[in-house]
Amino acid sequence: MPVFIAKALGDTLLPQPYMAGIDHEVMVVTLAIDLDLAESEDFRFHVLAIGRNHGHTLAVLTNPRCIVLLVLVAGGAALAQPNLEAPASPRLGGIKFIWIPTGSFQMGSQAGSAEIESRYGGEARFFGVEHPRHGVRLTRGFWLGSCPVLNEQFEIFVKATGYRTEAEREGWGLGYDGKIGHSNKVNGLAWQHPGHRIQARQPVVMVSWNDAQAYIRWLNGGGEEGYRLPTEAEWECACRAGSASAYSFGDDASRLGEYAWFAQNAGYVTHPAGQKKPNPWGLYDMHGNVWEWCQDWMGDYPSGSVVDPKGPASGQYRVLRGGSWHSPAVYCRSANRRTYGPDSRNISLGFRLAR
Ligand SMILES: [Ca+2]
Repeated sequence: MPVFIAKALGDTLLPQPYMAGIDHEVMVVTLAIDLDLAESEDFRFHVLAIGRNHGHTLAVLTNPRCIVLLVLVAGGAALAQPNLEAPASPRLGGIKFIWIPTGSFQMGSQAGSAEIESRYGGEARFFGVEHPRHGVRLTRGFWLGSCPVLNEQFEIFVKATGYRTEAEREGWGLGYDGKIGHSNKVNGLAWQHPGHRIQARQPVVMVSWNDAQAYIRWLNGGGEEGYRLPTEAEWECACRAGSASAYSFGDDASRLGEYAWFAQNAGYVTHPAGQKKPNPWGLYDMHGNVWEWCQDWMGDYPSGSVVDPKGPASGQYRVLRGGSWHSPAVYCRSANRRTYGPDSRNISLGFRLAR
């Protein structure tokens, strides 16, 4: 069996993360050039082992025709490490984190607004904020929760601190009405009773951006630091998991039900997290189930490439991502953006931790 040594030229050459024990399609062009495999039709490789050395990522790939030692010289943007070193504060209540490595991606929608409308529904005028698509480089890897924060995890915070959410302090939240969506103000709604019977492993809802920050301040007071909401760019990078398509699994919305609870399959309620398929980086419920608060204020996208974007310095609305149980497929796309004021809370808004 021949052995080849391939040198990938950059982190954008690899379509998805390499993880040991998993089969991967290796980008044909790269290997065809480097390995002279142009005649071969078999580019499916099994990853035997993977590791890092002096900032390079090394992978040993095999397929029936050859063994390849692949060297990623750009720092390994396409490498997703399994959650072996996840932080373990008891305050987290078992939240698992996935390591999202440094790297570059194209942020925003590849499809134009009219194309989104014709293919996925909704109204084109709402999709302008997904453009222009622009290059983003994230220079620091980060941990991201494998699931949104669950009721049983948020409850640890509430029990420890006596914290009362904004919905509780003001006595109301936005509830769901089948005819008018969730714009009706309902007295007495709060995370413990958002209008449906809650389960421990459903994502917490009816929490505002401000409530999420209070929870994060408490987590950071527990002897560990650095918990936070993801930036919008971090969220989209993690959601895409190397993909450029409308969803992390491709452009075909008919497959969304395999990965997400959304308007067509959720029965108008949140579902316990982690039941659907994860994205290629091991993140669950990015598409659908609950909208997820990001750290950023809402702002227009830049026209050129940016590094570690954090959104505008000030604003009126915070960004939410990913769509929810209440959302048609068009709003569950990786590039879709939604906004609410930081004190807003309703039956489909939740969040996910970063660190
Ligand atoms: Ca989600």
